[in-house]
Amino acid sequence: MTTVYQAQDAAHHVHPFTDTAQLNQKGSRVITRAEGVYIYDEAGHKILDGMAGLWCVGVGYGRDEIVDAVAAQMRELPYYNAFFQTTHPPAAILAERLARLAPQQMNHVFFTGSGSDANDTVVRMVRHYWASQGQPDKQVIISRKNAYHGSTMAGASLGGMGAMHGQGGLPIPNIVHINQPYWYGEGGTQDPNEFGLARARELETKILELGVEKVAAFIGEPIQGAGGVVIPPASYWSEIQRICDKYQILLIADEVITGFGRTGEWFASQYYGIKPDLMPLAKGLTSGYLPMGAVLISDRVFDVIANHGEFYHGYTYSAHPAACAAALSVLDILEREQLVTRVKNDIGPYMQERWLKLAEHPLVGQARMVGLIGGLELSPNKAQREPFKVERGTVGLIGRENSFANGLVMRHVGDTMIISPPLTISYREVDELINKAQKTLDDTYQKAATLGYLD
Ligand code: PXG
Repeated sequence: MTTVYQAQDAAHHVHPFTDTAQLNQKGSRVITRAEGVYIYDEAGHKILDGMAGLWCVGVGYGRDEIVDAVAAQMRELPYYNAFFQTTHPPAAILAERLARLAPQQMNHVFFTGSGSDANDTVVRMVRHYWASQGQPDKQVIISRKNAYHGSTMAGASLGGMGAMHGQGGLPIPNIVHINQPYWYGEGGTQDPNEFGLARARELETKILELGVEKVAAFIGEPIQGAGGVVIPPASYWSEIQRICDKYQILLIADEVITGFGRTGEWFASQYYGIKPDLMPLAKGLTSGYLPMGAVLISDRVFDVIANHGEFYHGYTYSAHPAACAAALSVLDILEREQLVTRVKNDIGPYMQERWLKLAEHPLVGQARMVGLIGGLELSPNKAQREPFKVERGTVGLIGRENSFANGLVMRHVGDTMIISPPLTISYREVDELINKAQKTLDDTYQKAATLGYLD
């Protein structure tokens, strides 16, 4: 039966990343409220949100103190901008606080409205940085296939999603893509660390092919999220850092998903021991309570752009006071409840141990997890890491539907199941998540077998 909300939605709401005709045949799932790690739909189903919304609700749902902080800020000053030589208290306080939390070499921040905006800012800032130093030809940003950096023209161009490029004539000029460090899917018989080195060295090959005088920067997600939680081999990031240093090109770590404790460090750059020049952030910054993004800026970049006149760039909602208030409240919670070290030393290791055991399931070719971000590769033949013979994503989609039916939000990217729960998840809730994931794998195995997908 179609509910009123479903009918209104089908009649007028165009959803992001959605086949509209297909959705409207069955109707949207209507989520009406949330508490802790659970969301509730309008029929009253309670569902464990294993994705923290869209990778963002780090501190969990139902945090009245964030709501109160935002309400207080909106009563005091609901809006003012940071253009024309003005600021306001929450912007100044948040900038100082982020600089304190950020890796040592980063002491400045530019505020945006989202992760996509942050990456647009990055493209403009990187090119402005080199042009300001008399090198306007240093324009090319090297990214990776299967990267996700957002949905604006620049974000989608930096991203390495072929389907997105196909719509709208992307990428924009001077953005190129090398291969990703996806050992499970593309590593063949190579040792993971050798494969990681080989994939990192594609950066050097590309720089030499283009000419270093043309190359401005390299961008990567420390762990690819939307691409299927691709955790690179341990050898990968240190080699990328070495190459960026050698050729003096800027290193951009897109920490929109991995920032604010997801890996058990404040930033995944610290987990991998790299020193980025620019760091786009969003999601966990406000735990999704309000939209906000940011770009952390290293001293190297700041010293140039701060001393070369006006940078003609900014958004109406850069440093929105209410979003700043939400971020400050989220940072209070992360610090007071020590959620980052909890992911590193307590709930993270517990969940990893249980998650990695799912690899024993006959349908699972690999289980991987860092901090509280993980993936499960589904395969009809785990020993060979073989893909299914049906179209990629067919079995993954069955998995996602089964997972919802079992009361767990676990997503699929192709035939990889992915998970990224709130950092506040309890031991009991981890057990529930794992049990539901196990049942989902059983159900999916059954269905795939019935349909002949395991032959
Ligand atoms: N960078 C990264 C690494 C992201 O994951 C963005 C930038 C863009 O952020 P905004 O706030 O503009 O969405 C993202 C966003 C998915 C999915 O299906 C992932 C994202 C967004 C929507 C869907 O996993 N990540």
